[in-house]
Amino acid sequence: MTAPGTPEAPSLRQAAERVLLGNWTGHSTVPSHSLYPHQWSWDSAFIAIGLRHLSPRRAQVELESLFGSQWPDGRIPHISFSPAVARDAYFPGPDFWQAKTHGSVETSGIVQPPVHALAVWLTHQADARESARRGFLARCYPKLVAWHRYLRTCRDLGGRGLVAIVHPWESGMDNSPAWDDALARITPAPLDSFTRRDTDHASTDDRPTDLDYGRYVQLAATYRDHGYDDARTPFGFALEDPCFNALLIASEHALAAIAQALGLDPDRHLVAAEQLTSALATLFTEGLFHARDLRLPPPQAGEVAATSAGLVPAGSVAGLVPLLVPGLLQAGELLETAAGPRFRLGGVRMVPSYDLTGPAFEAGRYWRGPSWFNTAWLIHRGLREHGRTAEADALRNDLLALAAGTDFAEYVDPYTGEPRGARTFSWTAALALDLLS
Ligand code: 2M8
Repeated sequence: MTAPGTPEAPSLRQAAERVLLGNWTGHSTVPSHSLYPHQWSWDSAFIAIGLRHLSPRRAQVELESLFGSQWPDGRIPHISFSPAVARDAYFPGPDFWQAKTHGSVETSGIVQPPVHALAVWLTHQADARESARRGFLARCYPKLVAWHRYLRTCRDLGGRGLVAIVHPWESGMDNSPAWDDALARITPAPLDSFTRRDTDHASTDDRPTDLDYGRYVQLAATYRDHGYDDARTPFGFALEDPCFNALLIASEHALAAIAQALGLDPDRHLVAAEQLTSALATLFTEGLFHARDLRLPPPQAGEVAATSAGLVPAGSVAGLVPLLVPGLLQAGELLETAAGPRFRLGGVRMVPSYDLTGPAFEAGRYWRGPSWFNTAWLIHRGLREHGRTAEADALRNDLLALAAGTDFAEYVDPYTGEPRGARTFSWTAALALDLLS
């Protein structure tokens, strides 16, 4: 169902700008002052993509302040902690992660999907002359190269040329049903060994369960206790996620454009994009990309194809995100799946985070069904990439109507559009602003 009309653009634009101004902290933007009071990695990339329309300069500062937390090994941590916020305002906070960049910025030790090169390129394009004068691309390029190198070397845990995530938080889709089987093998940390802070601000029904949190804590503590060393850590959880890898491909294409703008040879990035794209094809089965579980016990005789290839049967929106890969061979089949009963693109309020027909579907619980604005924006971009203008326009209108009608909710019920999680959520405002511009 397409929303009956696009909300009046000028007032929605102003409302989105107000959210971004309100969540700005002086050098970066918090996703939400209450629920997420620090700087998050992929949030900042999405935020910059919207912020560039309000202030290209501020969008550059947003990204460069995130890159200020980059580790010597090239990783961009998923959280950069603000010293101005109480140490226990968010769990797990800096005292849990015990990680510092260059001895000053406190960070987490895991990563999030690599949208950054794409964000840098789009931010540059918002005001290319001024960006060039400020040397924005020249400063960002080596950092992005180091970031991608980290992912493609230290995180190629399966040896197939794909990046593996080692924690559900690294996917950005924390409690997706795609992680359920892999997580079930992890012994959770005792519930009395930590105190959640998220449920102080959001309904427990909309958030991951305590059991999920026990496992998240256990996995993060193991990595921390091995010095965040990818060669030494005995990862109990390691999966090749299609969303994460598709975003890396899109970002390699962006890096090629950045290299070209800097007068450098773009070829190495185009080759990387090509290699990743053919490796990504190994995650495609039955009309959708699926995560590969690298810790799956060897298959038993007679198991279904998806399982025997190590692919997780659960279908999530992560499997649709590869649509934004230029020239994707599987685009036609993927578009059919998107429009079919499992995701009902154009038939529900906005594309859901998990298969509507799947056994684990929950309309209100975080990444187990609700519709999210960042994934809708990515799929919108994919639809445009593959010339599906009518569907792209409809999704754009749905996104704008929902952002306007929910005070920029973090996520919504895919059937009713009812808002869930935080309100005045930054990437919702930023991506609405982008689609209005
Ligand atoms: C959510 O994840 C954090 C942990 O990183 C949390 O639940 O506390 C996810 O939705 C993630 O994608 C997002 O980046 C983060 C901040 O908005 O919140």
